[in-house]
Amino acid sequence: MRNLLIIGSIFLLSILAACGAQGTLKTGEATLPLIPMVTSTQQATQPEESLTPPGETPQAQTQNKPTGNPEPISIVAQNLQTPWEIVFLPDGRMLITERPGILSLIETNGVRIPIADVYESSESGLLGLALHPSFAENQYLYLYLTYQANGKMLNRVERYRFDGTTLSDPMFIIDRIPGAAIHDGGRIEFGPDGFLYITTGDAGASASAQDVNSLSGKILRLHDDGSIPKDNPFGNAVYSYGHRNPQGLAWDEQGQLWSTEHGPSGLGNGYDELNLIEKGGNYGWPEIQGDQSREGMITPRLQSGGNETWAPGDLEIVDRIAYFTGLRGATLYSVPLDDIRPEALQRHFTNEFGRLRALRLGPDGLLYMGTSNTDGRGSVREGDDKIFRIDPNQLH
Ligand SMILES: [Ca+2]
Repeated sequence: MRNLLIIGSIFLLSILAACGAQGTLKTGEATLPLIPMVTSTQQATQPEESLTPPGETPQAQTQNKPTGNPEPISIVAQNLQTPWEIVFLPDGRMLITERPGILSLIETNGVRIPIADVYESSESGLLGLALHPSFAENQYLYLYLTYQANGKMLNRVERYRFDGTTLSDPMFIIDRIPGAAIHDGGRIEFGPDGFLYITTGDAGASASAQDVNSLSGKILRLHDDGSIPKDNPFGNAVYSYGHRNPQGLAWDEQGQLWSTEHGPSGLGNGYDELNLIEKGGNYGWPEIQGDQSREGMITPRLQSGGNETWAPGDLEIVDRIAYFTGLRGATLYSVPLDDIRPEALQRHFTNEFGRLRALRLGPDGLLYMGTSNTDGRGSVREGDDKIFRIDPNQLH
């Protein structure tokens, strides 16, 4: 924890009481005290004296000066419930999903919007969140969530308009993605090509990952309105297959798509994967794992081996370095794309903050990373779950 400095100028947000001050909280909605995100401009205008966190260090108070040489890591939000995805609005504000079914703006008096129909169980719930590349003009916001129908768990991607406080004009983009308590995938991202990419897990039915007519165990690709791109490889939403439970998507500067994927850690250990994704590619699950190869299947560019478990969450690429979080691994990993080999994998913050999941490059060039200790599998620490801000340049 020696690197951890709590930002001095933040102060506890008054609890968003069930009175529904924002007009968005429904009766019975859980209330959470948040620490709002602080930007350098906010630091100049917000009061410093009230409700500063106990135990604040003298160093923390020096953080009131304009940023430019930020600390290696600091807390920007806390008391969250399994934050699953982080995005930034065009005005710089942070918006997150919390897995029980809340869309939350991280700011003073931040709006918290309950999402209908979300079914949270083990790994399922409100998962992915993405903004349309033209969000500033069309206000389109996309969510990936698990729901129940006739006793079955399913996943779907929904699109809304989001005006900063309320959601409207709901539309299903893709529905009836197989779901289960485990292996629901759930990452959604727009690529540099303007298509919407969606990761789906095998929902516990591993053989379905090899069936290109099933939506499970896949990376899907759609137009922004849910229609199927003409050049998709199998005439449906499937873009790549043979995946077990991919949960990270990121593109490098050349426009190549990378994905992190959970290996069969429950069957033993490890074999978690970092894959370079090709259109129509078969990534092998459940036929091959680890470094195994087979004709017509693609072996990971990096895998954890059988003696280590990453349980990788989210993925970001900054300056040709891939960063990904680890849940069971409780580590932020980094590896240079130009030198991908086990010896070049770096491990940061191992076991310092517990399970790590959400990861997003902010408009300020810093990484924002969420813990996942309240997800039922973690050891909950004071203030969990939290979002940290990290300067990637100070990690190496
Ligand atoms: Ca694989």
